[in-house]
Amino acid sequence: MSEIDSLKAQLESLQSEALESFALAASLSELQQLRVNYLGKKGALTEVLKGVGKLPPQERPVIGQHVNATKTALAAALDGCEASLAVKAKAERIEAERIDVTLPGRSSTSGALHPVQQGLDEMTAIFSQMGFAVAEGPEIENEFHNFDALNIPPEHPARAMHDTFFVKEFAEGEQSEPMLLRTHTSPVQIRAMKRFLEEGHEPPLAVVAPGRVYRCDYDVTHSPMFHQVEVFKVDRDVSMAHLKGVLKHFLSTYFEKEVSIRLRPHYFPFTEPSAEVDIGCVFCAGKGCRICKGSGWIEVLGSGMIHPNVLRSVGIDAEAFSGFAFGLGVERLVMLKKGIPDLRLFFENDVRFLRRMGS
Ligand code: 2NL
Repeated sequence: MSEIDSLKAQLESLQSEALESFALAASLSELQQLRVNYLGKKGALTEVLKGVGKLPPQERPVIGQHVNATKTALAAALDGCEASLAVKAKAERIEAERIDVTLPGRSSTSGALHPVQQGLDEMTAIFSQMGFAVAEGPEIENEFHNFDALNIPPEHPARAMHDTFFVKEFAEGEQSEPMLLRTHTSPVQIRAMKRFLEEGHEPPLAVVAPGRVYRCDYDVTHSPMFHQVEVFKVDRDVSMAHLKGVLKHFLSTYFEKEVSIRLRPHYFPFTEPSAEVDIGCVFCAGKGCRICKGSGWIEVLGSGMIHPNVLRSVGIDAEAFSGFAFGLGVERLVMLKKGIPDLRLFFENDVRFLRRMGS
């Protein structure tokens, strides 16, 4: 066989071997490696080209054409295989990432504040908007802040063991005094007044104190732990007219409708005069129903003008200043607004109730 025929035969077998390996390549990287092996600088085709140098010069162009034709054929085959592998890879990826858009979505659940906390927040916000400063204080108190400063005498029934939760005495060195779970938020008010004066201020002072309180009381309408919001304002010439104005605005805002209010004389040790406050029944509009027991009025809170003894106990000049104060039970007001029939629902933590109440 002549040198030229042998080279032609070499090229032919190289081409058929190459095309077969291209067709068998399973990935783009494999194909890339084959491209280097056949067409690269040190590739098989370059090897054949080296043999061309040994031919007589007049025969070189002929075999050169064959080499070029093989090169073109291999390059075209590589491009074609590359393209079809790319299409295949894409189809596989699409298949792997296929999602069923008709499946029902995964619903997300979100929690909600407890209805009592919602009520506390709403009430506090209303007073805050009226300019009252928000104050908090300790739930474990001494007798001075919870009773004495509020003009509650030592023999008052509230101070008995069976009405108040007394806790282990607080002892510091030789000193020791009885401690208790606060029975109302009034001690927060006492502390707020004291701090205000200690800081060298003079009234006016207006405060709202929301929080937990505790009483030894447990039946259908009483829980040993409940919540109060207490409000006071001290200034020169504060009168019951101011009290009535604040109450009417607060109650109308909270119940989201214009409510009528009524003050009935009452007695509290810490206010004089004192009054219980009723609103026109929000259920029957005063006609008389089961909720208002036919009277057309519902009692919502207790109020009055701060007793001069209370002002004096914190060092406020009771001749120069006066103040109103009131306190309300949060659970009771939330029950009235939301139509909740039983106090115990707040504390059973039945998720069906909590879900229904969650805003
Ligand atoms: C009720 C009655 C009331 C007050 C709370 C108060 C606070 C200070 C001075 C005077 Cl620092 N009074 N608070 C006054 C009247 C009534 O609460 O039945 N609450 C549920």
